[in-house]
Amino acid sequence: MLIAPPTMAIERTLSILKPDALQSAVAGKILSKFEEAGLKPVAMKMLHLTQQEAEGFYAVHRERPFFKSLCAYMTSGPVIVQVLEGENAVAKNREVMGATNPANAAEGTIRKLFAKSIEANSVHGSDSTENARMEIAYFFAQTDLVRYEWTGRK
Ligand code: IDP
Ligand code: MG
Repeated sequence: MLIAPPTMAIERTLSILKPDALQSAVAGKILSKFEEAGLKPVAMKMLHLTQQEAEGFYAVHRERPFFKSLCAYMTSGPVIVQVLEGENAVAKNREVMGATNPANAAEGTIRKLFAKSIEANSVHGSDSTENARMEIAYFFAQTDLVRYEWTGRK
């Protein structure tokens, strides 16, 4: 009897191109990295976060010593927030992003290529499907998510 292979989970994750990425004009290169990884964009917009929006988004980090500085940085210029969809999108996005500290990020990852520092590290990506759901809902309504067929780079 043939046993079907486990079906890979189609997930959605929240991605943010942080102010340093837009400031240094590498947004296009970063978006290419997601496309090359097979992560399909299903919602995207540019925002300039308010202090309240940044603090709310990073509420889990409010007790961390870098919280104030992180929120100041995240409101220092525009960002692009997007929803990426694909097989194991949460983990795949984290892999393409690289380690939080660019000094520890693997070759070829977004943070290795473009990040300025552990704080100005070019991208955000949800760290679990549960947080992805909450983070997507923080920025997008269900009706903002676009359904379409996507060939990708096949
Ligand atoms: P992640 O973005 O890789 O998930 P987190 O630990 O969730 O990393 O931290 C959220 C963000 O806070 C990081 O992406 C970075 O911008 C900032 N951050 C994390 N650790 C430090 C630090 O030690 N100093 C300054 N900023 C930090
Ligand atoms: Mg995180």
